[in-house]
Amino acid sequence: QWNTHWWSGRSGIVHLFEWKWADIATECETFLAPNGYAGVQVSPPNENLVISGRPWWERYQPASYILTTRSGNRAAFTDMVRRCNAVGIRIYVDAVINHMAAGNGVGTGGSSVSASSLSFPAVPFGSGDFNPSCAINNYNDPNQVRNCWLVGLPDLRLSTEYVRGKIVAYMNDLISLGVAGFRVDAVKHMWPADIQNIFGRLNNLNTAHGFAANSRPFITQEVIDLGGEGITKDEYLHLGSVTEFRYSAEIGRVFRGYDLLKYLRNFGEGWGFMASASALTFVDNHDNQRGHGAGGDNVLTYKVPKQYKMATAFHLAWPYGIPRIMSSFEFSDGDQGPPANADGSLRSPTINADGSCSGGWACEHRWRQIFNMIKFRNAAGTAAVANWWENSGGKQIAFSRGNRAFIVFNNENFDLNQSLQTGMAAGTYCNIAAGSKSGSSCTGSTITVNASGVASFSITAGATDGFIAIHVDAKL
Ligand code: LAG
Ligand code: CA
Repeated sequence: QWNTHWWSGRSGIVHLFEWKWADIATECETFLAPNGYAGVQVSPPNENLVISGRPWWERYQPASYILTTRSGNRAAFTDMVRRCNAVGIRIYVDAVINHMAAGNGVGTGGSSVSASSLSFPAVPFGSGDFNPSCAINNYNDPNQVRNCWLVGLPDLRLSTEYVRGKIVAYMNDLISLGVAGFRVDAVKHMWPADIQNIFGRLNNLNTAHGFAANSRPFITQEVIDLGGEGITKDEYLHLGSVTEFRYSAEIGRVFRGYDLLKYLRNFGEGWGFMASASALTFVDNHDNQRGHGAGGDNVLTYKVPKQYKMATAFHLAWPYGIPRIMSSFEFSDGDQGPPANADGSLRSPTINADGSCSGGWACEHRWRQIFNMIKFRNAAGTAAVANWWENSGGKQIAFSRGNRAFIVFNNENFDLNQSLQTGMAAGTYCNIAAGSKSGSSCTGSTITVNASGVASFSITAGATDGFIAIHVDAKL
């Protein structure tokens, strides 16, 4: 349950937060596959409680396992998965299985919801399917964290066969439609034995969607562990991959300038993070980019573009973890929902002539510096880090991935002007931070590597992009 089922030569999972299924299908075909991405994490596809003001977090309040949300219905979901798989983009579902909705009303599919009487007739779940109501306020008490009600959400009694069976049926329904796996929500709030039972009963992936026989669903478990709590990520590592929240917290701290880049030389296990093959890594996620969840004040987001691009460039250049790229809608308030019309329906992103988005969508995955770094990672493949260089101040670094790719960063408040051994073959390369290869030229600047593998690099302190990157697939 660690295999992502990526196509070879692809990498990176984009979280298309709150996108509509029809738009994701088009994005797979027209942008993600052509640019080397490997997968998409989608918002929860199951019916949620409609909450007034339509905050984004209503999707974390399940009404039923019917596939009807503001992102689209079952037919649209099915079409998206088929079309994305056809071009080698895997779909991972955000599975909210710890709890049901906290309010009363109606779901996005029209089902009735009553948290006050613990009645979810479209599943159906009734009062016997929930743990007794209590609050979580002591994160040193595993019983409370796992059996009480997270932010007041009715906590499912996952120890019972009935509840487990409903969740297994929901997840297997999605597997039958061709999804490649799951991002499982609120895993710290569920007992390892309960989710082990559920994961163990998931079907193999659907071979009609191109998965090899006997493929197990990819699982990434959302466990927020920044240390100092009664529950650790280690309790879940035998069940699948786990979100490495320390990666997000630390990379933000480094690129905000509070630490030296030279310490990134052993970023990963050397910093006490989990083993690379288990780690789902991210600069920010949908919670910590807006002060929900955890990660701290140093988390970088689209709102701090230069540092965000640099941190993401390092994230994608460095061979640690399974990288996930956040793709956001713009927000000024932490509860604000995605761009929507007056009738509540979601708006599609507007794609501008230069490939960027507007209409309230940030589309970080379409920023040149970011999608070109996906290509860098794909070009680097499994090549090891080599040719490490750092300045004496410690905020300028460079390294290669074997002889396939090379990158330089300047996070000092003074210019970088440096000749460096790149490890690369002689020739002229596009600086993929500044532009892309187009035919036999670059839309931005170039870097010339001489016969000894040396090239000279200049990155001013005030440069819009604080890095320069070259790789074999962008050689002229
Ligand atoms: C998660 N991971 O463990 C999600 O990543 C996170 O986005 C979810 O919280 C959480 N677990 C539950 O699935 C989000 C918001 C919360 C929101 C919750 C339920 O961060 O703010 O709570 O979804 O919609 C909201 C209100 C609370 C209220 C609660 C119940 O903000 O004040 O107590 O609803 O009414
Ligand atoms: Ca629980």
